[in-house]
Amino acid sequence: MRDFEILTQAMGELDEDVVIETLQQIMEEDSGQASKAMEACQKGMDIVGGLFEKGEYFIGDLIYAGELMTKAVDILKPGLAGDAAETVGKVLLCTVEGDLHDIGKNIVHSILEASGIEVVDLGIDTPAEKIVDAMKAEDIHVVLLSGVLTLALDSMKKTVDAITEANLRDTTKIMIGGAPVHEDAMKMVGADAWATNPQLTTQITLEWLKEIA
Ligand code: B12
Repeated sequence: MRDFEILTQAMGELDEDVVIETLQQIMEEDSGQASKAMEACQKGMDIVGGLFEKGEYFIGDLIYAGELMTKAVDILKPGLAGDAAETVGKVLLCTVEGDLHDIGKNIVHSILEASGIEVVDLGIDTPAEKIVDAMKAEDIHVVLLSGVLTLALDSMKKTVDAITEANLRDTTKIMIGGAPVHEDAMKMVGADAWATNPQLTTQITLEWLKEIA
């Protein structure tokens, strides 16, 4: 079996020893494979989610999966990060109201920062009003909303509506990301872009910051 398939399977089985060993081996051999390894880990998380839905895994397993994914990201980080020398602009990032998942958001945060982007991170379960207030206080024109629960899409829409009501929509670019996000969700929410991997997120964000500058 190839390393990435082993990783996905071990992540799904929550086999920490195999996950860590395989990741360390991949990074020693070629750190350029880090983003592929992360995708493999993410697929493993989908297996965990599926088993949780079937009732074969319980909440404790989700918690353990979250911890394991965090350890995985720590190992992969040197291979995921960019090598920016100067700051190119500022964005707001958060997990939207009602959603407490932050592993994906934190990955996006690290990679944006490593690409020279200043990140104002409001954390998890962030109400729309708090986002609007921070945009005004920090003079922010790029907003990145994360969420993995289906209900997060409603909170994202509520957030975009609040930004529109505050008369900030015309001068703000909004991207949404996380497991339930896709083209139709982006249209429903009223965002400008969507992504489920940090590299594309960074690429779009850098383009937007250049336009604004
Ligand atoms: C770990 C986990 C947890 C942990 C989270 C720990 C933490 N600190 O985040 C804990 C145990 C807390 C948890 C709790 C719950 N969870 Co949970 N959880 C998961 C699990 C297994 C993995 C999530 C994860 O970290 N994935 C890995 C990361 C790296 O992927 P990601 O978030 O998608 O992020 C990537 C991209 O999407 C993108 N990205 C992320 N953010 C952004 C933002 C922007 C702007 C962009 C552009 C890109 C981007 O980049 C990231 C890196 O590539 C998922 C299953 C799954 N398939 O995802 C279920 C899952 C999300 N959970 C689920 C559920 C039901 C729950 C609970 C309701 C369980 C319960 N009964 O209490 C609670 C909800 C709590 C709440 N209100 O939020 C369901 C959601 C179902 C749904 N459709 O709504 C899932 C899908 C499992 C399932 N199949 O049933 N969970």
